[in-house]
Amino acid sequence: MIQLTIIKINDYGPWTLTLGSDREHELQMFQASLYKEIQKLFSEKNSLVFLNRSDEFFALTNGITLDDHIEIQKNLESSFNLKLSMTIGFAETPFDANLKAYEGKKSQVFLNKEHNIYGFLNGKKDEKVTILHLDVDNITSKLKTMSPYEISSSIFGLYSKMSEFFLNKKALTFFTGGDNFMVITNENAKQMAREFLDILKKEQRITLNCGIGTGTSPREAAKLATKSLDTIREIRDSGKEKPDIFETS
Ligand SMILES: Nc1nc2c(ncn2[C@@H]2O[C@H](COP(=O)(O)OP(=O)(O)OP(=O)(O)O)[C@@H](O)[C@H]2O)c(=O)[nH]1
Ligand SMILES: [Mg+2]
Repeated sequence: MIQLTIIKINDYGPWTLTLGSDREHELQMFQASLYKEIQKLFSEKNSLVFLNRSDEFFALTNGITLDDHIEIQKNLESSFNLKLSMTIGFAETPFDANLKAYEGKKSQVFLNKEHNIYGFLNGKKDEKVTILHLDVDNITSKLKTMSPYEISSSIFGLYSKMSEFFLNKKALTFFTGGDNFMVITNENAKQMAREFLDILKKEQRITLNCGIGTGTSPREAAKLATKSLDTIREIRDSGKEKPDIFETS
């Protein structure tokens, strides 16, 4: 079971207009500081937050209670002038958890009205979550023949392909910076990763490595996924034939 919380800024669009036209730098600074605070508050509770469009955030909140959400909301309300809403959903797959969260807000199902928290909360603790950490093998070598902008463009092409592939499996992909991606999933992680890496190989595009981690908290799952990825690098760098997928749980 996956629990997700979507955090959104209330009435952000109209507020941005109040800043006038010379606003882009202000918005970038505001979004970055908001993201920093949200990541800090959720990660302190062993959750992990992913950026979605810079003004909306997806927190993986397995094991995070309503009281935890209220505490985080109070904290954010005291730090920022703009109000945020949170909507929580849980389901067998990450995509369905996202749908449930979406439905909770749309149908105004309040979990806590005072602090703008909507949705449905999974009461169960210690449910497992799996994260895939995907990273391009040796992107540094590409810098010899491609300029920084061309590399970014190819990374975004890869992101688009990845997001579409995993969405068909009801798993959610997030770009985490550099040549890194994380996919939240629940089951058949290794099989999904195999299928995706094989498709990429056939198209002779970039080679990816994929670390898989399963844990009872989002941070633990991410830690183990990254550990798996680093294990692939260690095997490669020791001169042995490297696996392109490695799993730790
Ligand atoms: N989000 C995130 N970014 C990372 C991480 N590790 C590295 N990066 C970013 O990825 C970029 C590329 O680093 P690497 O992937 O280590 O470089 P590489 O040449 O592809 O080397 P290998 O991945 O070991 O084949 C770095 O400049 C960072 O921006 C990570 O764990 N998470
Ligand atoms: Mg890399």
